[in-house]
Amino acid sequence: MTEPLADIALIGLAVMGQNLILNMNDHGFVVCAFNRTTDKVKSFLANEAKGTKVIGAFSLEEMVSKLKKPRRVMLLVKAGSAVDDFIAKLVPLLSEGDIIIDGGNSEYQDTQRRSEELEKKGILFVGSGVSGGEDGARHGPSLMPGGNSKAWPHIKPIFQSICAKADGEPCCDWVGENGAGHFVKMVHNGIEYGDMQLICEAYHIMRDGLALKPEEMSKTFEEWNRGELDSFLIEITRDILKYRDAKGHLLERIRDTAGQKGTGKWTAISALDYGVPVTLIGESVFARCLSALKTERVEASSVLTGPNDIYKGDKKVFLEHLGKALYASKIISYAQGFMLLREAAKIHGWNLNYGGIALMWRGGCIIRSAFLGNIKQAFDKNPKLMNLLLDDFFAKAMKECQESVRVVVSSAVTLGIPTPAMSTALAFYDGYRTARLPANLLQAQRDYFGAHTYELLGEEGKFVHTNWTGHGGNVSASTYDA
Ligand code: 2AM
Repeated sequence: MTEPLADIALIGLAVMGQNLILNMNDHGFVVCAFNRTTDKVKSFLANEAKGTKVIGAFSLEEMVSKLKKPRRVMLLVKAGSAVDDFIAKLVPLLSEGDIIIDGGNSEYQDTQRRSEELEKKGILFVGSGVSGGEDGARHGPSLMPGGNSKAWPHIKPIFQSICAKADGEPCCDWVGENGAGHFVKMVHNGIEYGDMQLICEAYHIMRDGLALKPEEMSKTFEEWNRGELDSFLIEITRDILKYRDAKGHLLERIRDTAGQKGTGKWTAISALDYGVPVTLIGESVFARCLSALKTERVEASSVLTGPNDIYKGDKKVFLEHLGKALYASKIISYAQGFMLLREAAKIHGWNLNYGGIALMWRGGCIIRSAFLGNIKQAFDKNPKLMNLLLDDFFAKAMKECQESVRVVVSSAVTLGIPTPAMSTALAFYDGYRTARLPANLLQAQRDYFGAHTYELLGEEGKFVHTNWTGHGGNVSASTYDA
């Protein structure tokens, strides 16, 4: 019996690739599996894919010959040169209109470049964010595809069947042109850093400021998970806090140094590149960096002084403030993330569907939460919304919660507990709602020492220089920078 032609080929049989193949198979698609080390194809067919419709190939030529047209080839290989190597080998074997999808964790600039290069060769390139880890890949990931939009109708049926569903809707839609899919995935990861850091700060305050026991903390997270904070990360925190092994609570024995793989850092770098104040993600990356200085911190802890106190007020009332502070900080973090998306879209000419992005993150991925449903609604109401904080629902939430952020941040400051993410959330909020910032003084200083010029209120667009000291020249500067 001849094998049926495959709907799609998938290259890269590490855990994500294998799980995506099995997921596609469950949804009725015939997948052709390939891997650089072809022994893995043999082993996959004989084990994990045994009894399925999955077929295998032992060379790229064989793989391509087994595909329906237009051919769809998805790469799930290590980000970087492996992707370029496979693309270079595939192009001569493919025809115009065939599709290459990179589902790895590629940097969006690489996706941008590959998309443009392949367009010239008539190949439709897609860079897709895939989130949800091993389990998501197997049972429904969040998928964020972007690139050559001509590819979308050909991959849509596969992508929208295998992805997670939230309220019956697929957590996958076309994101935008070129590197848009991987950019959105990168911002998703940055937001994940922010969400995790905020939760860690709440835990730190509960543990060291309120002296709560693990079970009490777990119970608080359980309560939070029933309300507006309902999310995957709150849920797992609840479970982590109460997890015990033979030696007791495991969490308290875990070394407090965080690792990182780079996507949070990339988000912060993009924020700096594009000039968008994505401060909460930035602080979250730095908090991980500070945590990594364990040896120095241990030494400093016996040299540097600060308060070493616990909270004296009503703990129950404080916990209510803490929940609200967490929620408000989270709103600010997402508002900042969407500001970055907006700016990048403007610069790259991407036509991003912000409500669609919120829906893609609503299920399947690490930041999945009920709250993303509210973000989707905000953009559905007004697709051109300038800032999430200005939406009625979120403006009202901030009105109700901003006082709690002040209570929590000021108490943390008094207790000597660091809350970099919550503090920056509040600083951003207060800055964003301030019509007149002190940057007038900044401009005056720049003009004073560097003749950088300034504009007068009401005379925007007209740049003037003052000779502040009475000596020196009247010429404005264009080279000296500060
Ligand atoms: P391998 O099994 O042959 O190592 C995750 O590491 C996936 O990326 C694996 O399928 C791995 O193939 C593939 N991979 C990693 N580096 C690669 C490279 N330089 N060229 C091709 N495939 C690579």
